[in-house]
Amino acid sequence: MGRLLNSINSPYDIKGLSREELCALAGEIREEILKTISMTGGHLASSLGVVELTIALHYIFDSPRDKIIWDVGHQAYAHKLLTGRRDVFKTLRQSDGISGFPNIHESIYDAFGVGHSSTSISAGLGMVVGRDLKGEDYKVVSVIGDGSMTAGLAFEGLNQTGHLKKDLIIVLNDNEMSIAKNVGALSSFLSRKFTGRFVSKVKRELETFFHAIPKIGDGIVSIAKRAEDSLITLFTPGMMFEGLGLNYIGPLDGHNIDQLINLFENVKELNGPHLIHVITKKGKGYAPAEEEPSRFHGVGPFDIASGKTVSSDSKVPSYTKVFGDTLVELASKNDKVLAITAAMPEGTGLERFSKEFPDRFCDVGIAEQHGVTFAAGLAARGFVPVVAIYSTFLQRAFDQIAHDVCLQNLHVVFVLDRAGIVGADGPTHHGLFDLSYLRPLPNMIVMAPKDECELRDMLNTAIGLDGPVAIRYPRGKGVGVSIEPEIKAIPVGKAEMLKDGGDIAILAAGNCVYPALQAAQTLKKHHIDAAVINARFIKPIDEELIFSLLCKTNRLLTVEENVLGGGFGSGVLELLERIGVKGVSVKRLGIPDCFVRHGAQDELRKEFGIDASGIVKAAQLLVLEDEGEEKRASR
Ligand SMILES: Cc1ncc(C[n+]2csc(CCOP(=O)(O)OP(=O)(O)O)c2C)c(N)n1
Repeated sequence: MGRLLNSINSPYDIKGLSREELCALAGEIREEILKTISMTGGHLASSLGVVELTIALHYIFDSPRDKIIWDVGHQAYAHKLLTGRRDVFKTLRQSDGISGFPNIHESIYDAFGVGHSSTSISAGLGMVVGRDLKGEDYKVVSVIGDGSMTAGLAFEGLNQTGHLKKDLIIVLNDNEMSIAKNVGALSSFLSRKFTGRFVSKVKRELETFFHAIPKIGDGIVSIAKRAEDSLITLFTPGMMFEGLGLNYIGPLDGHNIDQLINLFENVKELNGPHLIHVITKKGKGYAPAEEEPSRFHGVGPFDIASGKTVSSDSKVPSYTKVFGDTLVELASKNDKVLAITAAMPEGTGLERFSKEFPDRFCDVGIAEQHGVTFAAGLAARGFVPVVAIYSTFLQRAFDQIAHDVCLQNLHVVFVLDRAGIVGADGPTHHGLFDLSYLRPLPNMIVMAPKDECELRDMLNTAIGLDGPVAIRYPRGKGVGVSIEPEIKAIPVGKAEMLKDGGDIAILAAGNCVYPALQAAQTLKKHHIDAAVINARFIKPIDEELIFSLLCKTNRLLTVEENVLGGGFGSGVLELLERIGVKGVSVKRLGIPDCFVRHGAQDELRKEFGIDASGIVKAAQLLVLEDEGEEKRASR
């Protein structure tokens, strides 16, 4: 670790450094981030891009008294290093280590917890209003990226900020990138080409125009020249922000510590809402990340010298890849199929689709709510939109799914990647609620494949149906089954009996099916004959099959990688209640009423008892308890 960084125990320690030392500190921080992320994996490029900005903010503002709020929080590694977490930085994203995102439970310097995008302006404004109501005196700074600025939530925050006119400092960190290249009209509006060449041209034309006005024209030009900033503001992104009632300052070089410090020093003394537009380079200082910022946005362990990621030798494709390839296959036979992503073409596996069917591919930006209603509009005109959004981010669009899609029974296919435990990204990113938020919605059909081959059949089924359909699958590699070339359709609401057995029936959803099969083998050794059912449909649940199971056993064990509240097991309980069956012992395995920490997927599955050994234990207990009951009853 560098000499300067080694002496920083809190942001207070950087305040005595000279400007040269601050620049040297930036280099040391970059080195430390690079070294650590090359081993742990993480959000490298975004964090490298804001090192100078972070130093300047902590140099001028007095955190934790002043509140610095990061948006998404994936860029906060330099912030972590400067705020007392230098020595534990190597534990980033590891079990029992520090979180990859700001977390109010982790540090007093993390003013607001985050992981999903576009929250910083609203949260910052809430703090500002709270501060003023309590008569307190501190500054609030919300840092937001140009990608995150594309979400409706950010604009809702801006709208109220401009209206209230309170002291909030918003720093717009513009690197022209979301995870992929930023998209949309806002992004072009912010672009440097526009602010540079375009502004000069407009200025020249205006000057000529004003000079041509007899008597007053020259005067206007000289006033305008004196107010050069205002004139620039009129034709730069400032135009939009000023129109919303914020004072716009920028664009500024976000890697020039001197410039940033001087500006923050001044703005700190000003009242009212300010938006400071800084231009940064994603991946700054590490050539491979500067060249491929998308690949280094979120990256696994890699070799620093070559930039090559350390990959496993496994040839098993990820669910994401199987989805992407299958969608291309199905879309080539059905020209009504469109694909929609909310700023994650690579993460959702839609890159190939975007190249093969550019006219039928839509990246809506970080705008999950808009994406869903946009899909509803397409469906209303006879298209089959496939909306691919991670389980956790689709939470944003609950009302759009309910009100715009389900209520009108429109044929929108939702594809939820990263459903279940995702691992190192932790509680903000685990997709543990989707079964519960989708299942109660009338008209919605919900499926979960047991493996990558079944995912293909489910996608085919979903595209061939009518009305809203959702498919959810986990993060990572498939099970490794061979992929059948023929894609089948699955009858709606039909589960799959994989193993018969009379002592207990294990009803498993999605990726819990193979662990359930494994558990059944172990249970056999313990003389427990378990039936294993691949639920396939979380909704509608296969009533017929459950009836037939209840003729053989009165013990049901449900397993799902979702919270227990409102999930698949709840659906089974509701079914039993509805049909009035009594005397059935049901045990549900899943995630209890808690947020799950970050850690390795398998480790967390074990912790929550939803792996094979957890299923064995639960099945044994259910059988034992039940036999005990029977004995007690016969006494
Ligand atoms: C609601 C939501 N949707 C999607 C994501 C996934 N995501 C994480 S960072 C990111 C891009 C953010 O771009 P920007 O704000 O410009 O930050 P940069 O990484 O470029 O610094 C996206 C899409 C998210 N975190 N939250």
